[in-house]
Amino acid sequence: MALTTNKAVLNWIDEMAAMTQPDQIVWIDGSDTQIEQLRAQACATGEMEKLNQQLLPDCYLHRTAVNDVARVEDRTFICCKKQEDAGPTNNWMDPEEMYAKLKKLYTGAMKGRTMYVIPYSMGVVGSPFAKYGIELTDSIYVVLNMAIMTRVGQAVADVIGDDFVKGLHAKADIDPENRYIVHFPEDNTIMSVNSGYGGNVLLGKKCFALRIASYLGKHQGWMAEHMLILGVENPQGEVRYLAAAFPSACGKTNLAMLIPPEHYRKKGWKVWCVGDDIAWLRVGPDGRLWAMNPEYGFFGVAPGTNEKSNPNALHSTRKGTIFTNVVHNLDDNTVWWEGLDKNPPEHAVDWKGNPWNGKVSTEKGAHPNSRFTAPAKNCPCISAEFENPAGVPISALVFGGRRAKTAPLVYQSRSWEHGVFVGSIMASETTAAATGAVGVVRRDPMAMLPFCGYHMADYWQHWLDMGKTLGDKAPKIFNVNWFRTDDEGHFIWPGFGDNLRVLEWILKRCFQEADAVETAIGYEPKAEDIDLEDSGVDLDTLKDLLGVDTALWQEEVKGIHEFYQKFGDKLPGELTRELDALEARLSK
Ligand code: OXD
Ligand code: MN
Repeated sequence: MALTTNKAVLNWIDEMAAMTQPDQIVWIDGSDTQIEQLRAQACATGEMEKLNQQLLPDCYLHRTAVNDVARVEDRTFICCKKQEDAGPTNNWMDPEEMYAKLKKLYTGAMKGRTMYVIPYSMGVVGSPFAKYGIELTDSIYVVLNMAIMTRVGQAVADVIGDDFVKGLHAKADIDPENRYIVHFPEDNTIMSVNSGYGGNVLLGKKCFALRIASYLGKHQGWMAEHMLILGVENPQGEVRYLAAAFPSACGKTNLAMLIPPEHYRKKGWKVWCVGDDIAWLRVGPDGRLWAMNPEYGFFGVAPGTNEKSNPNALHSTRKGTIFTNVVHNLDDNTVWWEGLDKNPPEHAVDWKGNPWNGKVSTEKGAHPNSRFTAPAKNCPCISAEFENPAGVPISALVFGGRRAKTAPLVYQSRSWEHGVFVGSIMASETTAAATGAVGVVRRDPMAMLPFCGYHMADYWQHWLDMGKTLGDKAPKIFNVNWFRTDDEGHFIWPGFGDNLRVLEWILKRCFQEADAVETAIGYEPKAEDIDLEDSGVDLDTLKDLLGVDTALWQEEVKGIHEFYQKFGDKLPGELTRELDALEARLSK
């Protein structure tokens, strides 16, 4: 039975059902009874496997098709009326043409299947900052993941209005040649077909909370960012918040759940996770920037997560979690992945569903992009403000990337405009983990390259406009790089919990409690102002980490000129001026 009488919702569902032709339609009310029934059904068909309920209560395992293991950026489209509104960094197709193409793929795609109707909320249901969506899907796996990642069910159906985001997902044949992840920002619509992998099908996450929401934010005066949100509590008990953006493979989840080094713990420092991936940012009644995490769970990469690297993430996965494409340990019916511990199971099934012996196999057992979908409330360091509808006030915005030599450990931008420039030139060097050449600089402005739902240069303009609104209440903007290497290629900075040493300086800067020295690229800490006690890093090494190599930066400037050319006339003048000013400072 429908959970709402909202005509806009019901008419749209009728239309989608007429096209996809499911055998039946089931509304997701979010009740434990219904979730339990769906889990049982998924286990009966082999779509999921129930794990050891003593060790991993309410945890399940799922394997995707082997050709369907990651987000597909080359098949992700922004379909707005004018191509110039999508910009040079997005795939675009005329909406009429795309709707027609998709119609063919969706017609009859749910024959013999059930269409689940998931009313979901991004943000606390009923809060003025929440936004609602409906996802229609023929996958129980999607329903169960959405019920972890977002708030779902009757409470959402009760408040949903006509401006809901429409999401249609059909697994169809999981045909990679006909896989499409399509956004129609002008219609509040997302359509995903021929995939069953998380990032392509959990439509509340990247599709809504970043691509559609960034477009809404531009038009409504707020921001949707690919940022973690972290609270840092000092020994005085004061919690200060920052939001931080990193491209993938830069330790974002680890930073979001950081454990302070012992020296800091003893003094009373604590760190609280508000969000690990996405931040919605608005100007609050006090004129400051406030952030909330629109999600309800973590969709984290499993490999490398362990008791040392990220105990909080690991503990988050010990109940109510869905594991995707990890190793199934048959001895105790649990899960394993590379980097969990040094004890891979001998009697196991790999992510492809084949028998696997971790003691002898030369192949990886878990897919490198295998995932856990875990309720955020499981996280031992989840912030008390996680459910606060107003969110948290942000003192610092932090950008970062993986740079072997160029970027110093930390620097502060000279102004908001300069900070937007710093975000726009964000980059990471490719590692051996990715295919292709090692050390190639990949620009990923604000870590939004695959997630910005409109023209990237208009997005930068929006950042500049937000700065004008915020005025002197704007957060300070910083850049960090945990990945400087020595001449042998070893990381110099210990990273992980020790990153708090840098965050301490960042937050002190926001409250006029720390000094800085001016360099050509921005403000840096005085080396003595970073607490190195028990870090294993000495002052000279820290000075090296803070070094700015003029010749490298002059090369960098050339790369930025080249990158900026892509954006043509739309590139905000402020950014060109910042680039010119940097060039001038470097040649002094
Ligand atoms: C993610 C991503 O999965 O950024 O969070 O790719
Ligand atoms: Mn992400």
